[in-house]
Amino acid sequence: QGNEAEVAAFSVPSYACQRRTTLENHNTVLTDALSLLAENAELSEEDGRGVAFRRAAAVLKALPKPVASMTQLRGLPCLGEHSLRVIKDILENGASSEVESTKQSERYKALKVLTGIFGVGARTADRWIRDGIHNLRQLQDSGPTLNRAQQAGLEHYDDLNQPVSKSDADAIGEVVEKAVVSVLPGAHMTLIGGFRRGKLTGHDVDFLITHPEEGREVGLMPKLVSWLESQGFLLYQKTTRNSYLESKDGPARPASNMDRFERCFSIFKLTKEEKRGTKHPETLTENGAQTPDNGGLDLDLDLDQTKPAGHKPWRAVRVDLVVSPISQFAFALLGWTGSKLFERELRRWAGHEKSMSLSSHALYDNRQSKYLRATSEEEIFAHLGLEFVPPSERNA
Ligand code: DCP
Ligand code: MG
Repeated sequence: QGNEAEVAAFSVPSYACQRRTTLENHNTVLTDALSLLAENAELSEEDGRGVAFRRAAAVLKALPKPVASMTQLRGLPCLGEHSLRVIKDILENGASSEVESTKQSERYKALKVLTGIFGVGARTADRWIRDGIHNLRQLQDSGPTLNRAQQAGLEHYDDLNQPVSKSDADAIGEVVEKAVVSVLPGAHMTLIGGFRRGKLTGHDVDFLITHPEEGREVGLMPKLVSWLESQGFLLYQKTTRNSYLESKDGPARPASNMDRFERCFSIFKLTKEEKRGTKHPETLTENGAQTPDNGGLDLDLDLDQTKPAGHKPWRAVRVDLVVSPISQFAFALLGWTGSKLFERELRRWAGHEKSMSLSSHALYDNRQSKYLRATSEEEIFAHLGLEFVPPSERNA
């Protein structure tokens, strides 16, 4: 009867936001393969295909056991012909020929290395590749014009392609917290993104900042950035004003709220002292769990000419800061906790199943023609008719 249990079909709801997806994944070989194809599609600006592979991978992440045979997948949502072919190939042959050939392809390798530069997206990378630039050396040699973000990205390439540990995130959190309360007493800060979902490493650290009194957060971001800059913590920063009015993912809100939602993309200088100062002492977790595959290209270029690589007493870390008015805090918290697919699925659920528009600012009910207020994530899930899913189970 053990055999019967093994071939029993799996069953999961069709939207990722209806499922509980922890970090415990019983099908990493399959989900890594599908994620690679998703990434390749995204890098080729084929977003539709990218989402299809992401959804397929997310369904497999939600399964309680490893997939042993194709028959178990019958009836599962989001598994298209293409994804099923990849899964079958791996179950039968141990690997997918398409995934293997993608990994080996010069185009994929070049796209990975070039988009590994902060500030370089798929479109820029594609243009460079068409100009014969496939790696960092060729980029330096042919010297296309780089914007300020890309220059900083290139300068800190190695650091920014190292996974960030939870203890690094905590150390940075202490500095940002100190900055926040000294520029605006009473303001508070929350760790968002992957670390809020319980991930042990990330590609960056994300923080959401608000003040319990509506309106007091106005002007906070420039002060915060000045404080951090004056203390020498920022290697790069670019602050963007709220773009909510222009955003397409939700109806416009009153113009009076217009510039209250700001974001700062930065490169943070994390020093040894800050690491030591943390309440959570540095544990030896730097076993490269997430070290990106740079396609075997030479990354030992001495791009950071100040010190020999690996011997400087600090590292560069991507940090994103978001400021939200308290009235939008729950929406911002939900919208910035991720995962990206979980967010996308929440919005799809809202639109397709509830005729509502969800953004990181608000929830609009098209049937009642009104905004639905919420002061907690729990209330937003309730408005959407969904069971509450805690952050640690949003790892779709
Ligand atoms: N997000 C968003 N809109 C953006 C960027 C991000 O809604 N333009 C949300 C979804 C993400 C979260 O914010 O889950 C954080 O973005 P990250 O890219 O930092 O993703 P994670 O923190 O989930 O992963 P990582 O560990 O790679 O940083
Ligand atoms: Mg993040």
